[in-house]
Amino acid sequence: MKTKIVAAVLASVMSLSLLSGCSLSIKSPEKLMAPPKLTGDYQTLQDSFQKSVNGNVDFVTPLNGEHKSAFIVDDFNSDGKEDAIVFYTKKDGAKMVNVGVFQKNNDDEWEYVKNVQGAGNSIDCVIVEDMNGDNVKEITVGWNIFTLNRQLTVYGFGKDNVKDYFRELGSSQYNLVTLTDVDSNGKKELFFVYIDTNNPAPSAFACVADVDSEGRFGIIAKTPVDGNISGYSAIYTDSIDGSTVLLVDAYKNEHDMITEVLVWDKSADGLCAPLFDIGTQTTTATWRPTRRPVADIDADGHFEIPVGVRIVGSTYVVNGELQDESLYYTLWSQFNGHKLKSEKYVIYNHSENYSLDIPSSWVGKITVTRLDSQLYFYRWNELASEHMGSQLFSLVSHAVGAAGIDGYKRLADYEDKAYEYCITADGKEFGIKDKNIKDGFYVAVNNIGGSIDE
Ligand SMILES: [Ca+2]
Ligand SMILES: [Ca+2]
Ligand SMILES: [Ca+2]
Repeated sequence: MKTKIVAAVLASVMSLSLLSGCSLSIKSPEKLMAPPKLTGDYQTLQDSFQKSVNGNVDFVTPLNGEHKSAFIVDDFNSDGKEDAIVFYTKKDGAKMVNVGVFQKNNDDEWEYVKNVQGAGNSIDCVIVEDMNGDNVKEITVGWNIFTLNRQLTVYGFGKDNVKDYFRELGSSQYNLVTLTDVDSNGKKELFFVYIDTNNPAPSAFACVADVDSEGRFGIIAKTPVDGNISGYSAIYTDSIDGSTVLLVDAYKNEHDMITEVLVWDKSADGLCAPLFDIGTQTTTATWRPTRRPVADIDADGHFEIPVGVRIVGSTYVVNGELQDESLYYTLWSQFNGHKLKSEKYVIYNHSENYSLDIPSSWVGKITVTRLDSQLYFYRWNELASEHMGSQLFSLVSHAVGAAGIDGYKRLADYEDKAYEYCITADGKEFGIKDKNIKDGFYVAVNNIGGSIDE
């Protein structure tokens, strides 16, 4: 019986490679990695699989997510016998990923029971979860296909009949996916976003999908989000007052980013994007002119969103030439379930590798002039006939070892740079204290793209 199945699988692998050989020449497949040598039972599985295909396969490891192995061993259908799936491509055939399905037989040996053709030539991620609570796990595979979006396919794992093992329940396009209890009903759903490439106007959607009690996969909620983006970077899951909040970072053009905020609306029993502006079809509330991701900046267990706030009156001068761009504060803000709550203004100066916290009471009353990479702060009064007032303080850096500047105080040395600051008499009168600069100054800020001038 076992040999028969292996022969059948091999035959299907062969025919498959003959059939699909011409459709995959668009671009070379992503690097296929052999898994590390497995131990014990897993090694037996790998060996028996290698043997059954004469070693003629490359294993395919999911690139992201929790399951970064070409083999997943689990009792998917809770029948007391271990099951396994293995992702692979034929060495000398089509590069479409196949899924080999195994089950432990009564002699405790791995038996190769089925082969399923995948939908892509590499795997983004694999999610294993019993989504409908019937004690049988569903396996979601995110396939990398040759488009902007990816395809997720949800597979069921029949209880008894091996024919039902790893059978397709449904699929959808997606760009990023995660598994979480979006509607707080105690069961986890798939949450995903995608860019709608069929629509001529820029559009994108956030969706919630699950598997119902009949084993049918379907999208249960869907809401539009900003489609004027170039891609997504990450999904973050947070919880506010017991409700799930999903934050999705998206890239806009070359430098900019936004964060989509998605929550479950209990009264409407649907997904909603409270910061998405339906009128403009954009999410400008979280826009920033830099590729800075969402982060938990104060380690309180909740994520903050970095929002760009233009510094009124700011100027940027490079080599004596005034640049046609403004400088921005990063206003770290937290979504409180209804709206964004401001937490902290920060100026990042990545070219000099530091950041400075700005007390919110200064915002609107000061402005910044950046001369090359050094920062000079001035009083600012929007209502006065001459908006810009006297200098309040400055923050400069120079090579360690160089003589300090007269009247400047040393702030820190880091690697090859020495940082100094100076508060003017007007600055002191304004209320700026040494403590403001010393406590608000951070050197070696994580260098994730972006700087004050972007
Ligand atoms: Ca299930
Ligand atoms: Ca749920
Ligand atoms: Ca936080």
